[in-house]
Amino acid sequence: MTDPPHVLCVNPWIHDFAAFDFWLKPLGLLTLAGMLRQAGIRVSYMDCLDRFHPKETGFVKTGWDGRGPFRKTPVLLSDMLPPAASPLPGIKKPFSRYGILPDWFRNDLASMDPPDLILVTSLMTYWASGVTETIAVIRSVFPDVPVILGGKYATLCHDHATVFSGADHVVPGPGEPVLEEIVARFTGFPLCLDTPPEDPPFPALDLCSKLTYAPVLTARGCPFSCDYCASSFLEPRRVRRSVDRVFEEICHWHHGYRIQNVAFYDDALLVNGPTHAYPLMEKIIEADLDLFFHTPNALHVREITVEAAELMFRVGFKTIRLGLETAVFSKNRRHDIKVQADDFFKAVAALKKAGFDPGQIGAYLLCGLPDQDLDDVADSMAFVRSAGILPVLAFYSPIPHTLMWETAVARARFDLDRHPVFTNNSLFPCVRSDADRQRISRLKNQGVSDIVY
Ligand code: B12
Repeated sequence: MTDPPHVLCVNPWIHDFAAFDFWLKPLGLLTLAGMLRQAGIRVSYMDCLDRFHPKETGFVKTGWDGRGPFRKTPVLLSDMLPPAASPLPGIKKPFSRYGILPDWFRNDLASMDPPDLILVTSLMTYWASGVTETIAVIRSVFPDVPVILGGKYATLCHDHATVFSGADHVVPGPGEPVLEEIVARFTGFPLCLDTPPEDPPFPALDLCSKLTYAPVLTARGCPFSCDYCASSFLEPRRVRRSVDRVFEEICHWHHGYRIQNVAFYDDALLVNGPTHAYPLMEKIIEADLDLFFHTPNALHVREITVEAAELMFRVGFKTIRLGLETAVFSKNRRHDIKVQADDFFKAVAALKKAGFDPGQIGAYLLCGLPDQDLDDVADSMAFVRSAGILPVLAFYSPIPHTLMWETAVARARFDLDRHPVFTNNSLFPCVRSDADRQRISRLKNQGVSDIVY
C-alpha cells in the first residue's frame, strides 16, 4: 500500500459488577492515535464507553469534576465468558455491560469508511470479556480487517488474550516502539515516526465526542515495587516528561477545549518533586490558570512536605488520596516499607496547614489481601479517622506478574487462572469466608468509596 492507511482505534466495553467514569480514559491508545495522526495517517476513534454518544438521550450526568456514570446494560456473566471458564462458581452479583448499546456501535462501524487496520486497547485485566465482545462486533462488520489488541489485559494476560480475545495479534507492553512495525506488517505502509520516546505528541483526546476532564501523565513508571502492584512489570523504567511539555499540554486542553479538571495518571506524581512536580505547579500558579487537579492514584505519604502541600493547595488540587495501605505498622509489612505513622501524621498536618479541608483528604487502605486479618483493616480505618481524614478502602484485585500473584492464586476462593473476571476486586477473590465478606461490606459502608460498586 502506498497511500496512508485509515486506522480505527477502539476503546472497548467494560464488563463488571459496577463501573463509573472515574476519570477513565484510554490514554495509551489515544497517545498512539496522536502519533499516527502526526505521521499523516488518517485516524478514527470509537469509544464504547462514550457517555455523550449522539444516540444517548437524557442520560448524561456529569459532576462538577467531569466524572459521571456510564450507561449500564445487565448481561449474564455466563453468556459473556468462554466455555473454558466453566463451570462458573456461584457468583450472585448482577453483572453488566457498561457503555453504549451494541446496536449503536455496530451502526457506527457500518456507516464509517472501512478502516485498513483496527487497534483495540484494554484497561483492567478483569474487563477481558468486554474486549472479546467488542472484537466480536468489529469482526461482524469488518471480517477482513486486521484487529490488533494492546493495553493492560494484552500485557498482563498475554496468553489468555491470544486465545480468547478474538484479535489477530496481541501486543504486550508499550505500543510506541512497535507501532511502525504493526502498521507495516498489517497494511504494507512504510510508516515513519520521528517522535522521541520521552516526548510523544499530545494524546488525541480531541477525538472524544465531548471532553469533561483531561488525564495527564507527568512521568511513567514507579520507583517502588509493591508486591500487589504490576506497575514495575508494566513500566520497568521511570521516564519523566519535560515540565515545559506537560505545562504546554495542560494549557492546550484548558485554553483550546475549556477543560478545568485535570486528573494525573502518574504512579508517583510527587517523587523527585523539587525537580519535577514542584516547578510544574509553580508554572501553573504563575500563569494563573483556573484549574482543578485530582490525584486518583495515591500520592506517596513521604513526599507530602510542607512545600508540596502548599503548592498543591495553591495550584488547585481538589481531591487528595494518600497511599497508606495499612496502619498496622507493628507487623512485618509485606507490601512495602514506604510509610510509618509519623510520616502519615506529618503529611496530614502539612495538608491541613496548607488549607485543605479534611473532607478533601483520603487515605487508601488495602482490603481483601490473602490472609488479611480484617481487624487490621478496621484498626487502620480508625487510625486514619484519628488523623481527621477519610479512610478509602481499595479492594484487592490479584494481578498476574506481581509478587503476590502466586499467593493469591493459592489462597483464592476461585480458580483465578480460568478467567480474569475471577480476579475482579468486587468479588473479594481472596476472602474465603462468608462472614469476612459480609464484614468487608460493613466496613465499606463506614468508609468512603471513590469507585461506586
Ligand atoms: C492511571 C491509572 C488508573 C486511573 C485510570 C486508568 C485507565 N485509564 O485505565 C484510575 C485512577 C481511574 C485507576 C483506577 C483503578 N486502577 Co489503575 N492504574 C493506572 C496506572 C497508574 C496507569 C495507567 C495508564 O494510563 N498508563 C499510561 C498509558 C499511557 O498506558 P496504557 O493505557 O497502558 O497504554 C500503553 C500500552 O498499554 C500500550 N497500548 C495500549 N493500548 C494499545 C493498543 C494497541 C493496539 C497497542 C499495540 C498497544 C496499546 O501502548 C500504550 C502506550 O505505551 C496503572 C499502573 C501503570 N503503571 O500502568 C494502574 C492500573 C492499571 N490500575 C490498576 C488498578 C487495580 C486500579 C483499581 C482497581 C484500583 C482500586 N483498587 O481501586 C481502580 C479501578 C478502576 C475502575 N474499576 O474503574 C491496576 C490494574 C489491575 C488489573 N487487574 O488490570 C494497575 C496496573 C496498577 C496495579 N495495581 O498494578 N487507575
